Amino acid sequence: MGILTREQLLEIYYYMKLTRTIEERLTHLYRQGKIVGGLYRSLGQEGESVASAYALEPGDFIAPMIRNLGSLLVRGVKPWEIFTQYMARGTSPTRGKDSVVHFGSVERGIIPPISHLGDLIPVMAGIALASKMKRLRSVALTYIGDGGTSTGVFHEGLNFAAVFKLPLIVVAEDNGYAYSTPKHKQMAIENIADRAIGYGIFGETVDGNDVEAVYAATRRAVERARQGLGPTLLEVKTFRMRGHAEHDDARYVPAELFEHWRQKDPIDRLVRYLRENNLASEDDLAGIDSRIDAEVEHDLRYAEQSPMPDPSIALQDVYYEGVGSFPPSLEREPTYRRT
Ligand SMILES: Cc1ncc(C[n+]2csc(CCOP(=O)(O)OP(=O)(O)O)c2C)c(N)n1
Repeated sequence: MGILTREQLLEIYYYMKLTRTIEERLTHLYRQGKIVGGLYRSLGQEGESVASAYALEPGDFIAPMIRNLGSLLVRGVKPWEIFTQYMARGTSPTRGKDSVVHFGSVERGIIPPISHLGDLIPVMAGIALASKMKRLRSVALTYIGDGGTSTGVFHEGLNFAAVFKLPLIVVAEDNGYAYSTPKHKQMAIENIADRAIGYGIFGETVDGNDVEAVYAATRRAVERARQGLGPTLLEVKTFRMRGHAEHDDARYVPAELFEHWRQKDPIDRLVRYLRENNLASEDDLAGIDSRIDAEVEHDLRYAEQSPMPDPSIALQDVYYEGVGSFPPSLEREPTYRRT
């Protein structure tokens, strides 16, 4: 440790703790039946998500996956956007048309994900290609789970980015399981980053629960990307401390494994580091925690009071033709018309 300033470390602590607090509230809402669809937590993985996003700059692009709430928050997404999105309210970023973190924000450089594992890699390679062709400095960063790295589209996207030396960073999250499939049944290698050599790109494996290690490795990847040295496959070793989603009780994970990783919790670890090096007093940490609690409670109240979407907007924002217009096939069908 030592590369980040005290202020940066405290900011990273804020984002990690905010991620965990929002997800805890979401779990309560899920149990109350107020979440529309599934709930995918990033418990235990908040460090890698926050620290990697924190290493980017404003003109860069990021495409988070379901376990990257922390990256979205670093990018400026507010708790109310997350609550309304999970509760499918009319005020949500997708106005109730999609759930989880499936939304984007071009102004904030956030590309919306879809469920198909691996598909974001070529999409982000395309963004990186555009950045290179326009001679911009923008870097494109996205995430993939250990399971997702087995898809064909992952290989195609990374190979394309390698050949054209595109400014792409792929953070591969080795969190032990792809749903219930342990990593050793998913691939015959120990480190996902070893695959980088097959593409002729830079690969690195870091401890995903060590925020400074993740930040430093992402910075190195960003520098290489900006210098025109091409993509990086950055593997972060971490662990998913819940099931795949809240409907999955993860009984396939041995209890000792959870215990082992609980000792390595990224938030506890950062707090220990801050205390041991006199970088934060108890008051500093308590101050951040109460700021988070107030922010989350305020935004949760807003979301709960927000209306469900008006059915009349169901076909808006769906087709390229623009908000409020209909594709020709539907124009011929009077029953679809709004009055
Ligand atoms: C191409 C594709 N195949 C299968 C699925 C179904 N699926 C959704 S999540 C998941 C497991 C993902 O595991 P991993 O990539 O390791 O990420 P993690 O959930 O562990 O973060 C699967 C198989 C999918 N969404 N897309």
